[in-house]
Amino acid sequence: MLQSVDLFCKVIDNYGDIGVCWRLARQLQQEYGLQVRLWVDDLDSFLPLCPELRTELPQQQCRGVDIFHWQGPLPAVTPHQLVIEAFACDLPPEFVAAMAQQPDKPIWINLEYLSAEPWVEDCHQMASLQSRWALTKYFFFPGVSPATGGLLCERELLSQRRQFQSDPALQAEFWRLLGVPLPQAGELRVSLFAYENRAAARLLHAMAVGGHPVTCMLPLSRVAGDVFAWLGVESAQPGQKFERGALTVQVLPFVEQRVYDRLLWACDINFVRGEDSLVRAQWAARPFIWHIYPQDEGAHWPKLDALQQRYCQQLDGAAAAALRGLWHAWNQQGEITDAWQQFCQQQVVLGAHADQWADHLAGLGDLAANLLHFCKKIS
Ligand code: TRH
Repeated sequence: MLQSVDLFCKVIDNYGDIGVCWRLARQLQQEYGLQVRLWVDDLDSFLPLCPELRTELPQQQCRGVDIFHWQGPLPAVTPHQLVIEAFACDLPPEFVAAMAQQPDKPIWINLEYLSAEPWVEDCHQMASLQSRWALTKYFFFPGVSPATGGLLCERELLSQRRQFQSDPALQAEFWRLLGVPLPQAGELRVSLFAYENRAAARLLHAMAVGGHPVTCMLPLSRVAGDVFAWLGVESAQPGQKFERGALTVQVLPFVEQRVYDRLLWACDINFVRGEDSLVRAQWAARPFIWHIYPQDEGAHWPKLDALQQRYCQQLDGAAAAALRGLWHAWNQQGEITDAWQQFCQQQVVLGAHADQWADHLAGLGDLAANLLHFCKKIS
């Protein structure tokens, strides 16, 4: 029986992949009782997600997970039974050599990036013989269709989300703890998490001159510079609030993942980015706009369109067009003012759809369960 896991994560560009790995590590430990060793190359980037982390320590335990600073030659450890290399981060050769020397060879998984592209279904669970080591590495793909590994989702997440969204007292308590006023009747509340984005100024302008009040929750992230420039301020601190026409911008700190999840549940519309916040926005069952991580030569576009197409399969034409228009405009293709208005007009339809989509995803099983099931099958 599987009892222990090594999970290797390289941080790319801010939080990058640690957002996903930190959730997976905690879930494997808390829900399956596995001993988890999480190797991370950049503890400073990890710190906002795990504020109790002591970045000067080479190894420590946080929330039941053994965290190792992955730098230089690794300490001599015996590899655990399951070794996950997150996002093809390349295991250190000395560690692979140690894996090859084990009498019971560890299972070696490359956990890949989330993509809704069709080729993923062919490559999911594919085996690749590493002849130099006489070991086999398996590719495991998260995804939104049955032939993939599904998405990370903790056991209680959906029941907690439903309870939160159906209980005004829980929502009021949440806003109170964040130090933010309760939504007024008729107000649209959005959360905004994104990379630097040239479309931000026009989006904020459209919100400011629109027909109904909008409050934009802005946790400090890379898009904040664009928002501050539009507001005409050099910088702002969490807790500060700015009013421009119908728009209020409420600056928030970078909150812990658990709190961020609730922010997504509590807002009417969420702007998210990258991978992990994108996944959490889907579980929030609210309309969302994805700022995809931009890649050279537009390599990110097929990935964006693949998810948009799958997401819109069961959606009526006008709502699908509104979603596509705003996703494209937010990723610098098209005019955002009109796209924002169209999206808002479809909010009710998009909201109902977001709920059905979350149910569809839940039907795929969650990534951790699917991964462990696969390990059992091949061992
Ligand atoms: O950090 P990201 O941009 O991650 C991306 C993706 O992984 C992408 O595929 C990769 O190529 C690129 O990095 C280099 O966005 P993501 O994945 O949403 O991670 C952000 C994490 O921060 C996520 O776990 C949610 C969390 N978060 C908080 O915990 N608190 C907050 O206040 C906010 C705004 C986010």
